[in-house]
Amino acid sequence: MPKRKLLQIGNITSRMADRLESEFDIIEYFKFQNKEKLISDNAKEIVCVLTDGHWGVPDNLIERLTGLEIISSYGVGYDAIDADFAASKNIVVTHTPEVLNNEVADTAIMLWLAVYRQLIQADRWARQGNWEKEGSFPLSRSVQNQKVGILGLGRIGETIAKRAKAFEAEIHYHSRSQKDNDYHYHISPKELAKNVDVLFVITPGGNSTKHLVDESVLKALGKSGTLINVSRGSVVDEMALIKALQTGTLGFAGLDVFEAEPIVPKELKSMENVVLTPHIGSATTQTRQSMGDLTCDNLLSYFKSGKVFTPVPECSKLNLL
Ligand code: NAP
Ligand code: 8YV
Repeated sequence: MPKRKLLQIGNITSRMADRLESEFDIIEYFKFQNKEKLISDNAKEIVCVLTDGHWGVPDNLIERLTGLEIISSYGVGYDAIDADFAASKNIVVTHTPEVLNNEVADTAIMLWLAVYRQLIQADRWARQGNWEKEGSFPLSRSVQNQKVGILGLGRIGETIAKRAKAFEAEIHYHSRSQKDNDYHYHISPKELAKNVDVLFVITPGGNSTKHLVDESVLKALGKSGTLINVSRGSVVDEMALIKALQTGTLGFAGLDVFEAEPIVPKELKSMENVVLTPHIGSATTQTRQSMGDLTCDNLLSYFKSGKVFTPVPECSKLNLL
């Protein structure tokens, strides 16, 4: 029997390729100049798409791939996939929740420490010989006993909160719903920002959270406030953020995600009060291995038994085993 056709969008690890090659005929989307022809020639035969949180599934592919049964995404955030539309066509969408909670929370805490303790400047001071020439590095700020805000107290947000508590933080949050815990709940992102020293943004991306952190939220966070964004670039109004940092309305930022990735605005690149990382929230060998395993498990299991391990909520109504 010929192997099933899998459309691969984005990169996969060699471990993932090794697991999938025996079961699937892998078609690498980005290697094809003429994508139109590729899709029209294989519309009925491509039964699965493997993608990631960055690339998702380009606009009309879900509609055009008439044989498509499952989209397995390597990442938890699936704002680049129209999951409602996929579900309406009986196409299952899976993602990789939980296995990356610790890594992304570590990245958020790393950015917080780097901003407060001026890690980048201190490293430069040591490397460039300022220590010998000018003496000690200037004093920085302590992360202990801070009021810490979490915008989006979900799987990763909770994990950030647990880590922040190790720094004697008082935890505040805003989510769509209030949780049964002893953290301080606020009714809006602005109210949350007003009441904290550092604000961690960790909601999903997409239309419902676009610019949830706007000019008014940044102003409420204030001139000694710090914004850490590890969610999606779209959640923060980047123009407003740049302006707030330039004018001193907002004090500091640590950013792993940007509105037009991989483009990082030049204004941010030149700011000393900002630490930047290139969307590395989950990017360790170990965590990417767990994410890759789950991405493959979902696909392989679907074709073996009809069961998937981690469907997105939009697909919960589908007739899955
Ligand atoms: P999750 O468990 O679904 O948590 C999302 C949280 O955001 C929930 O608390 C939810 O509220 C809240 N939320 C959703 N829409 C909101 C809105 N409009 N206003 C306020 N709060 C809202 O998701 P997760 O697993 O923690 O992942 C969160 C996101 O992190 C992903 O979707 C992805 O975009 C991002 N991420 C980034 C990286 C990276 O490399 N930087 C890596 C992994 C994930 P309720 O609790 O009330 O539902
Ligand atoms: C990945 C992410 O970098 O899981 C997510 O939502 O943003 C990251 O873990 C992304 O899936 C691209 O591979």
